[in-house]
This record gives sequence, C-alpha cells and structure tokens, in this order.
Amino acid sequence: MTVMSTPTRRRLSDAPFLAAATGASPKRRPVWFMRQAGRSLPEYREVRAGVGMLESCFDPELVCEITMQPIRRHGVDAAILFSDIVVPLKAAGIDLDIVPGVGPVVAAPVRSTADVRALPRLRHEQVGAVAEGVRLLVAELGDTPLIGFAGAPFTLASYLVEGGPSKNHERTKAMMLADPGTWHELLGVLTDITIEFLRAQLAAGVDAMQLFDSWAGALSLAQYREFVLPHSERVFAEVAAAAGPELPRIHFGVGTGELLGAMGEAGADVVGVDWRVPLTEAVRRVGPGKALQGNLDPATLFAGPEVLEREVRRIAHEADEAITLGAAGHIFNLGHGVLPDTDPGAITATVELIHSLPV
Ligand code: 1CP
Repeated sequence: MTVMSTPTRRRLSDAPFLAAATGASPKRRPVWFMRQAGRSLPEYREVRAGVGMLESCFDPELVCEITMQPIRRHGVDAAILFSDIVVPLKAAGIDLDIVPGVGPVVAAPVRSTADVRALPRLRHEQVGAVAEGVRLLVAELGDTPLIGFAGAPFTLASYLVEGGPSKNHERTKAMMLADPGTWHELLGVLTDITIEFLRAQLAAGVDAMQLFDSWAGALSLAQYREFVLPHSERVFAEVAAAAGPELPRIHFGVGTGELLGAMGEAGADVVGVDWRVPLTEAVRRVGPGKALQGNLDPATLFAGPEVLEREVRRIAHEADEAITLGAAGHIFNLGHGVLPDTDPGAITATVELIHSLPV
C-alpha cells in the first residue's frame, strides 16, 4: 500500500475551525453549515442551470466555484468540498444518477451475493477531477480550511441496496440481518471505495474530513456495533494512516442520539450531533476528549430573527457547558443540512451572531 504524501497541505494553525476540532482555543467561535452550497443560493442556481448534478461534480472549475460561493457570501469558517456521497460509486463505474428532486437512483440495485461480487473497485485516477477541484480550492481559499468528505459504508449501502432514497431501509436491513456474510462483503467493498475516495482528497490537500453516515440512526446500537462500526472504524484508521493523526476527522449522522458514543469510538475527533440531543447530554454520551459539532435545527432558519437568535445563544451556552463537562471544543453547525428554501440572509445573520459571541 502506498501512503500518499500530503506536501500540499497548508499550515492553518490559526484557523478557528481547526483549533476547535483539535482541542486548542479558537480565536472566535467557528461555524459552517452542512449543505452550505446548494439550492438556497441564487448564485448556485445560476451556475448549475442546465448542468446535471453529477456532471457538475466532475467539473473541477465548477466544483471550485460552488464550494467558494458560501465562503464569499456568509464568511463561514470552513469550506466543504462540493461533491456528493455517490460520486465515488459513479466514478468506479456503477450505473447511477442524481435525479432532481429525488436524489441518487441506482440502475441495478445490489441484492445478492453475486451482485456484491460484481461491484467494481475505485482507482484514484477515476476521481482525478475531484482531486483537481481540491487543488484549485487550496490555491483559492486563503486561510479558510477545506473539509473533504465521503459517505460512510452503511449509508452508501442503503442507496445501493434500496436502489434510491428510502424511508425505512427495509431491504438494506433485511440483507444485514438475514445474510451477514454478504452484508459484510458489501460493506468491505464500500469501505475500500470510501478509503480510496478520501485518499485522493487528502493527497490533493483537504484540511479535515467528514464521514457522513446520514442514515445510521435507523439502526439499534447493537446492530450498529455488529454490522457497521468495524467498517467505519477501518475508514478512520486508513485516513489517519494516510494523513497523520493531526488531520481532524468528523463523524456525523441524523437521529443518532443512541449511537453517539459508538460513532466517536469509530475513530472521530469530532462527533456531529443533530437537534434531538442537547450538547450537554451529547458530551455525556460521547465521553470526554472529543469535540462536538452542531446542532441547530435547520427549521429554525425559517422561524424569524428573534427565535433564531434565542436558539443560537442557547446552543452556544450549551456548548460552553459541554466544554466544562469535558468536550474538547465546539464547532457550530446545523443538526442536518441547509433546507433548499432557506433564506440565505438568515444564514449570514447566524454567522454574524455566532462570531459576535465571546469565546
Ligand atoms: O441538483 C442539485 O442541486 C441536487 C441536490 C444535491 C446537492 C446540492 C444533492 C443530491 N447533493 C448535493 C451536494 C452534497 N451532497 C453536498 C455538498 C456540500 C455542502 O454541504 O455544501 C454534500 C456534503 C452531500 C452529501 C450527501 N449526499 C449526503 C450526506 C449529507 C446529508 O445530507 O445527510 C447524502 C445522504 C447525499 C445523498 C443525496 N444527494 C442528493 C440528495 C437530494 C441526497 C439525499 C437523498 C435522500 O433523501 O435520501
């Protein structure tokens, strides 16, 4: 195995996002938003007009431009690469598309051992356009750190097995419970693809990474530990091997209140928390020594300035309490992604308020 060197990684020790992620003292409260690029921004809708979602993910200039848009507009403390969790699957040769208004749709869902054995692996040159986008961003971002990301093996598996977005993940869970051998083989393949995708981003210069296990909250803790955790653990271990232990690793899922401890154990330095669990409780579940990220309900951005200010101050207060209870730091974020109809002005106002609060 070749460990890719990361000569292009910038030194950004002053960046508030990196300080908070690594247990140092940030000079201001860091904030970024999941899905900060995207439909809520008119400038995004403009550059995406007539360009397919996947097509835009493989266009380095467009990746760079769309990633930069929320940095310019909102002044957030981190950029997140514009891409999608299914990009490495598409790049490896799996027939899928991202359908507007729906999400990822897979032409031939993976349902049998034979289907799993026919899956391709990812070669890093197949995501060369993504790596090129990262290189353009590193040159353009100045002092703002760039977060790379990938979908976690379980969440990727749910799209492949269901064939598209799913509410109950019934076929995915059925395979997991009825045919554990095939399940672990599938997650092994997806883990390999995820690692290769992240290695390409790390080698091109991302400053941190987030593993999205968005749908892991559908599982019980026992199911998560047996069928998912070992694979996500391997992703984090390989990232640390490729980038060094100092590169911050974030782990996030929705509705994962019961899994927060286990998701930290997978190897994350930062655990993402949704709005269902207060940060003061999250720190108890995660344990000391890890930073927390979150956890404003995205719907709060629709509730008017007074409610928004009250909720932002509450979360900042709970974050301070969590730090006295042992959390290594706090990165302000939503509990899930920005909703498409969000007023971008509410996002900018949130950033300004957070930056005005004393650290
Ligand atoms: O045409 C469009 O604009 C399509 C909408 C869209 C966008 C803007 C999709 C389809 N993906 C994205 C970009 C994207 N996807 C980012 C951009 C970076 C940023 O945050 O600014 C990221 C981080 C993702 C990751 C992603 N894709 C996740 C994990 C995060 C999460 O929201 O939980 C998931 C689950 C996906 C799958 C996906 N891709 C797109 C949609 C609509 C979905 C969800 C479908 C579903 O509900 O199951």
